[in-house]
Amino acid sequence: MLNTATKSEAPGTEQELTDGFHLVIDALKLNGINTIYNVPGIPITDLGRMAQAAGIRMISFRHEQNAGYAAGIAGYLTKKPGICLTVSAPGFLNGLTALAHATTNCYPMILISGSSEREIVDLQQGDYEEMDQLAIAKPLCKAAYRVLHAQDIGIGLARAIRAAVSGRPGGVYLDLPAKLFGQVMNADAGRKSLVKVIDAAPAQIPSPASIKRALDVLKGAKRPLIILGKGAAYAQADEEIKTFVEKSGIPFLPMSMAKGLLSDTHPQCAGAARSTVLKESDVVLLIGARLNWLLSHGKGKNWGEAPKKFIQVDIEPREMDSNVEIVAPVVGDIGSVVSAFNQAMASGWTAPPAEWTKAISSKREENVAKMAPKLMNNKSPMDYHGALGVLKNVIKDHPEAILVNEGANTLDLARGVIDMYRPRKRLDVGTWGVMGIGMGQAIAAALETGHPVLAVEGDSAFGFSGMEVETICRYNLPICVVIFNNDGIYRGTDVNSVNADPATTVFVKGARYDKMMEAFGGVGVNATSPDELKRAVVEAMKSGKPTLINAVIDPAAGSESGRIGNLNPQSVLQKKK
Ligand code: OXT
Ligand code: ADP
Ligand code: MG
Repeated sequence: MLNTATKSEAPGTEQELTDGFHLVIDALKLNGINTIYNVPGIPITDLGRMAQAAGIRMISFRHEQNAGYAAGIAGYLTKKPGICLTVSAPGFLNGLTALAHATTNCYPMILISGSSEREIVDLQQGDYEEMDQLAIAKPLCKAAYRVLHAQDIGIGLARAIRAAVSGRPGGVYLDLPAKLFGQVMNADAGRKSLVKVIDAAPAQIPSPASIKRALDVLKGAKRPLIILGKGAAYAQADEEIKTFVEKSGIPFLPMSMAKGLLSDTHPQCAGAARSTVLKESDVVLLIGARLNWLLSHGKGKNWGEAPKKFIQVDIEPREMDSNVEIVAPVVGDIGSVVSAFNQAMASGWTAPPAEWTKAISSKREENVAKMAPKLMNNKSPMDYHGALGVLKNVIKDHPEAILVNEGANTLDLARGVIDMYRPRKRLDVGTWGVMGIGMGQAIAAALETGHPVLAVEGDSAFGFSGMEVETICRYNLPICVVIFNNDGIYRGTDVNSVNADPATTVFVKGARYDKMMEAFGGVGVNATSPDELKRAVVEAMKSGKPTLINAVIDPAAGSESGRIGNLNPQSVLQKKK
C-alpha cells in the first residue's frame, strides 16, 4: 500500500525508504479519502502532484475559500471529512473562513495547510509566508494539530479524522510544516506508523429514560410539531426518520437544508404554514436543529403566546437549554434515537388531534394557492416569482438534482417556492447566512454525488466565488448556474444623491454574467423572460454541459435583506425613506 519508496545510497545499508509526502498520501488513502480540494503552491505543490499520481482526485480551485466550502459540503454530503489543502499564511487564511463555516454548521472538514519553519516562525524572523497558523486556527475550529515528525503523520491524521466526524461534526486544522514533507524514514516503520481509523463516529445510544421522557411529553401534546434540521439530514437516517414522522402523524417543519428529507409535498409537511405552526404549537420536538436565530431562539413573538414545551434530540449535550428550557433532552445520534422512538412506539401510538392537523393543512393550502398565480407570470424583465416558478418545475422533473442557493431575495424566495423531494438535495448559506458558498458547494456536490447541480444565485452572491466557473469548465461538471441579475445587492435601484459614485448596493447595470461562462468554453445564455429561462435550464439539464444563465430580474423587484430586513439596525438620525 505504501506508495513509492527509494533505496538508501550507502553500500551495505540498503533499505526501503519513504518520506513525509508519501506518508501523508498513504495515510489519507488508508482512511478512504479519495478527493482533495486545493489550491497548489509552496510547500504543497508536489504533494498535490504525487497525490494525483497515487489516484487521489485533486480538484484545483482558483481561491482557497471556495476549495474550503467545497470540502465542508463534501463532508456534509458524505459523513467523511472533506479535505481542503492550502499553502501557508495567505492560502491558509483564505481557507480559514470556510473552516470556521464548517465548524459553525457542524460539517466534518479538515483544513490541511503547509506552513513555514517553526524555528523561524517562533522567533519571528520573517520567513517566507511566516505565520503561527496553529494558534490562529485554534479558536475557529473544533480541534487543531501540528505534525513535526514523519513518524507522527499517521497519528496526526487519525486524530484529525476522529475530531472532525465524531460527536458533533466540525472543522479541524492540520498544520504540516514544509520540512515535514522531505523527512525520510524506513518504509516499513512508516507503514506501521499509519492508522486506519476504526469506527470514527461511534453510535451514541440515548438512555432509555430520555426516550421515555420525550415520548411521554409528546403524547401529552394537543398541538405537537416536529422540526427537522440539517443535523437530521446529515445523519443519513432517512428511512427511520420517515417511519417515525409518519407513525407519529405529527406535522413537521423542515429547516432550510432539511427540506426534502421528507418531501415538501408530503401531507404532514408544514413548511408552507411556518408562522402558524411556530405560534400555535404546544410541544415542539427538535431533531438536529438548534434554537438559534433561525428559530428566533425559541422565544418571542414568532413563537406566539401559548406556552411551549421543547424536546430536543442532539448529539451535543451542551446544546440542551442553550436558549430556552428543554423539558426532554435526548442526547444521542439521530439514527439511534429515532430507531429507539420507533421501537417504543411499536406498541401503539395515537395520532395528534385532527383539529390541529386540519388547521395546518388548510393554512398550507391557502398559502400555496396564494402563491400559485405569482409563479405563472411571464413578465419581462422577470420578477423573482416568475423565474422561480420555472425552476420549481425543473426540480420537480429532476428530483435527483442538487439545488445550491444563495443571495438574499434569491435565497429566501427560492427556499419557499422550490419544493425538494429527496434528502440532502438543498445546499445553501447555512447557519451564518454566508455569501460565497455557491460555486464551491456546486462543484463538490457534482463531484461527490454524480448528480446534476442547479445553482440559483443572487448576482451579488455569485460574485464572491464567480471565478470558479473556470473550474467548472475545466472539470466539465454538470452544473447549471442561474444568476438572478437584479443589478445589485437586494435591488439595483439605489441612488447616491451626493456625488457621481454609484450607490453602495448597486452594480453595473445590464451586466452579462453569461459571457463569463463562454470565456471558458461553457454555455452562456441571456434569459429575459420565464419562457427563455425555461428553455435554457431544460437544455442544460439535458446536455449536462457547464452552463450559466443570466436571468434578467427587474431591479426593483427585491426587498432589503430579503426576509430578514428586521435584523438591520436603524439609525435614529437617518431620515426614514
Ligand atoms: O407562514 P408564513 O405565512 O409566514 O409564510 C412563510 C411560509 O409559510 C411560506 N411558505 C410557502 N408558501 C407557499 N408555498 C410554499 N411552498 C411555501 N413554503 C413556505 O413562505 C413564508 C416564508 O417562509 P420561510 O422562508 O420558511 O420563513 P421565514 O419567516 O423567512 O423564515 C425565517 C428564517 C430566518 C428561518 C428564514 O428567513 C431564513 O432561513 N433566512 C436565512 C436568511 C439568510 O441567511 N440570508 C442570507 C444573508 S442576508 C445578508 O447578510 C447578505 N449579504 C451580506 C453578506 C453576507 N451574508 N455574507 C458575506 C460573506 N458578506 C456579506 C449580502 C452581500 S445578502 C447579500 C447579497 C444579496 O444580494 P444578491 O444579489 O445576492 O441577492 P438579491 O437579494 O436577490 O439581490
Ligand atoms: P438547522 O440550521 O438546519 O436548524 P443546525 O445546524 O442549527 O440545523 O443544527 C444541527 C444540529 O444537529 C447540531 O446541533 C448538531 O449537533 C446536530 N447533529 C449533527 N449530526 C448529528 C447526529 N448524527 N446526531 C444527532 N445530532 C446531530
Ligand atoms: Mg441581486
